[in-house]
Amino acid sequence: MSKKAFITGITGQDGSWLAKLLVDKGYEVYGGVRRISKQNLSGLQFLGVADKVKLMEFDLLDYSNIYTAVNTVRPDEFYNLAAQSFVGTSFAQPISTGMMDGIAVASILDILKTFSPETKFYQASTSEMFGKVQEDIQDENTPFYPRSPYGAAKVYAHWMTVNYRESYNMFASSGILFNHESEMRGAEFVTRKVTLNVAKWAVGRGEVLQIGNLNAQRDWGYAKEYVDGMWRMLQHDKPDTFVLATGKTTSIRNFITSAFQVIDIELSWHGENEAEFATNTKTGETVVKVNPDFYRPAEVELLIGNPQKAKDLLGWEAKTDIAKLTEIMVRHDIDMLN
Ligand code: NAP
Ligand code: F7E
Repeated sequence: MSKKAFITGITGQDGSWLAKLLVDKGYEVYGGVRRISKQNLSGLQFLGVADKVKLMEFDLLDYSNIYTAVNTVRPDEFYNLAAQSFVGTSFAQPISTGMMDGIAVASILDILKTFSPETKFYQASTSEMFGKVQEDIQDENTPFYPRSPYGAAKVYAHWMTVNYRESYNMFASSGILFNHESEMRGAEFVTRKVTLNVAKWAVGRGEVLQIGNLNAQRDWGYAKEYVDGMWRMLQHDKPDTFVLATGKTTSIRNFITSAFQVIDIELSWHGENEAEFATNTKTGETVVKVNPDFYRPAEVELLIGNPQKAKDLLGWEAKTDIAKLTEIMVRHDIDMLN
């Protein structure tokens, strides 16, 4: 009999990739979808699995939805990927972010404990928990110092996952995933914002890219590979906490430079801080400009993860480097405009 998986956040970037991975592995895949004014299954459609998954009405904030999902599906594996996942928005909506990204996880864990304790649980934890980093390279033992309501809510959810694992002997694992991107990344996240803008320049519809903190550095990998890491965590012989990362970091400025190089535009950077901008070296035209509206009240300046534990215990490793990932995203976005 095939295994059953329930994915919250199945319409998101990771949810779509994970649904594809599990469908390909022969799982019966169920997904929670909340009611929004215009349903968006584009990620699942792009990967060809929209009609291969069973969608159920599901809002993280509705305890009865979690209860129904667990009791009707009785999944072997429950992946909690749903969240208010945009750090910027968490400053504007700290309470609802806390409810969705923190408290709702306690509801899921408690319902699983009571009604389906044999279900394996995956919690989507994040490198944002490290925030103002306490160690140069972050691993499973690095202390947390979240810098946003998002990071703080995720720390609570992470510790509740560990707590239910230790208190009730549940198979509850937490994946501390560093930034991972793909063709399905939301348009407001910086990588996709940049690649969508570069694509417009490629088709002759360029407009100045307005950007925030150029100095922040991120450890970026390919989402397609990270969902395989999630799955491996639930196949491991015991529940645990794992970091998934590439071990390399890149600044926003360098990411933008590389993205424009994909379409043969060389950038020259000028000025500093709020007055910084970049021109097309050949034409002198301004292509990128800092706009402080995109600064955050508190910033996570530098993230670099150490994925050694996942490599040793799960056989997981990031394969796609940032140059390749940038090219995949830019080419995809150009194809969308053609
Ligand atoms: P995403 O693309 O923003 O997807 C989030 C998903 O959650 C969407 O399907 C969204 O549904 C759903 N959702 C939001 N609020 C909900 C609610 N109240 N009830 C039910 N569903 C709700 O995020 P992602 O990049 O795939 O990330 C997946 C998970 O990993 C998130 O928990 C995120 O915080 C975490 N994470 C992401 C990264 C990363 O770099 N991508 C790194 C570490 C951790 P709608 O379509 O209705 O909005
Ligand atoms: O920002 C800077 C921004 O919004 C990255 C989520 O998946 O990864 C993601 O969170 C950096 C930050 O991602 C703009 O200030 C500059 O330093 O793409 P982002 P994030 O905040 O790292 C973690 C691991 C998650 O868990 C989250 O769910 O880029 N930045 N200029 C900008 N960021 C945005 N969005 N837009 C700008 O114009």
